[in-house]
Amino acid sequence: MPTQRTLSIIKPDAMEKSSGGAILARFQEEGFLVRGLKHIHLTRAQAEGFYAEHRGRGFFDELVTFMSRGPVIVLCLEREDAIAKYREVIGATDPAKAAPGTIRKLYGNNVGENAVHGSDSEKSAAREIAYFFAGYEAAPTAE
Ligand code: FUP
Repeated sequence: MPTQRTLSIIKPDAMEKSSGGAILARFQEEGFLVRGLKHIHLTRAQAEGFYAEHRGRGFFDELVTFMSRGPVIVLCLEREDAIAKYREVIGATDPAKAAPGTIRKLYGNNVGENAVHGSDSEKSAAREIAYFFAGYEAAPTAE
């Protein structure tokens, strides 16, 4: 499996519980290298742009209100098979259905407030990383 990058967000619910550091440590324990990191408070418009593909869904308004209610940590993470491995570590979208020990099971409140985001494909990862990081901010790994 090739080295891949994925875009991670530690969401406002996890940040409000001061769980950001523990979640970041878990990603590093799982072999992810941090290639970009930002602590930001998204505006509503920035959250809407990030979740543009969900515009029109019933939960869209609630989702962007939640994502802009407090600070988040945005990460560009790298490891072998990063996209699939990351989704394994975070668990199912709904924390109630997530496997024991996964981040959403441990830290999520409910399907809307589920602690973390992760890219679902290489195409999404490329768009999402570029949404938050300029090229020099998540630069290629130095050999
Ligand atoms: P995921 O890829 O697991 O983050 O899930 P989706 O892309 O399907 O959904 C993105 C976000 O929309 C979820 F993290 C939370 C929100 N959502 C809801 O609030 N209700 C739903 O029924 C589905 C998703």
